[in-house]
Amino acid sequence: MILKQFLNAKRERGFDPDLLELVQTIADATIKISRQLRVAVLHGHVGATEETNVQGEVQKPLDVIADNVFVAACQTSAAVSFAVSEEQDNEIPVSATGKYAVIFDPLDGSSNLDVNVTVGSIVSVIPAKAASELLQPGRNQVFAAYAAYGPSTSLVLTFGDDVDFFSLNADEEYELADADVKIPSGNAEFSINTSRQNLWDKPVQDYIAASLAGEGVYAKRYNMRWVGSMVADIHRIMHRGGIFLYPNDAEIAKKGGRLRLLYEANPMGFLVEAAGGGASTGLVRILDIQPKELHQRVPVILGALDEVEAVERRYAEAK
Ligand code: AHM
Ligand code: MG
Repeated sequence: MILKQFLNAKRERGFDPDLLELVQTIADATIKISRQLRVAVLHGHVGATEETNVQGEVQKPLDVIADNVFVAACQTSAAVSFAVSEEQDNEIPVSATGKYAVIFDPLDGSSNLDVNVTVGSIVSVIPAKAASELLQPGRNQVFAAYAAYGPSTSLVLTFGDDVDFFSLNADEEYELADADVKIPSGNAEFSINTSRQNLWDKPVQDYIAASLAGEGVYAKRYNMRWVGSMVADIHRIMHRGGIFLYPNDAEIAKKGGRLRLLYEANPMGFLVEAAGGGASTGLVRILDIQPKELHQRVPVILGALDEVEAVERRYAEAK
């Protein structure tokens, strides 16, 4: 089944046709980006630009290209009120009659671009007609998705009900590869940047130490995987289980965290919860956070529910 047929079936089940059309537009944007990525080295689009974004990060040419693709895609849809990008200072007004805001990290993990390692795009859709409605808790999302540009291109999406995996076929159409995906439990594997170990909150240090000592949720020594592209790390967890952490630490605490609430934590949290997993800061459910600003950062702990709850228990005990 290709994406178009999948969306038609949703239409018959009463989903908003405007939202379904928007999802097709978003999917088409990710196909355009995957084409750009394929030829990036040959077109000299690797390395850095001379620009920094609102986060103070040096932009890569492909950050800018992917951002342009998403903004242009949003501008073709009358259903879109605002395009909100990790790469832009402020929201971009699209249509005065639009009812959905599209919030995105156009190219996640872009530090991996120069070495041909998987990167991704992350998208969140919320109902919002006015700029004053952009700061909503993640539980209000009506759609979230990521595209993983790896050996193949995957699109993983949810309308909040189930999570479905699509894979780009030889005709460059997204074809359903796996329906109603659930995160498996029992995979003793964590994903965290261990170079920051001395800085992590004590509950996270204790949780990882226990996992390594065979005293974690499962009584075996845990394995570690860290791609450094959140999309790739979450995509592995969706298939295989385990846990991803970008926790609070002594250095990033003043910024609130490393990852962004609106562009990364909320859409990924929405997908992970829909797949039966957990999404927490350690202290609170990510999807319940009331955002205060567009570029707000938060600690992120995502994955198999039993593992996320084990981290939350350590935070609760440390109080
Ligand atoms: P980006 O949106 O600027 O690419 O940053 C997000 C990335 C995540 O994909 C990844 O989990 C994290 O930042 C990696 O951070 P670190 O540099 O600590 O490895
Ligand atoms: Mg990112």
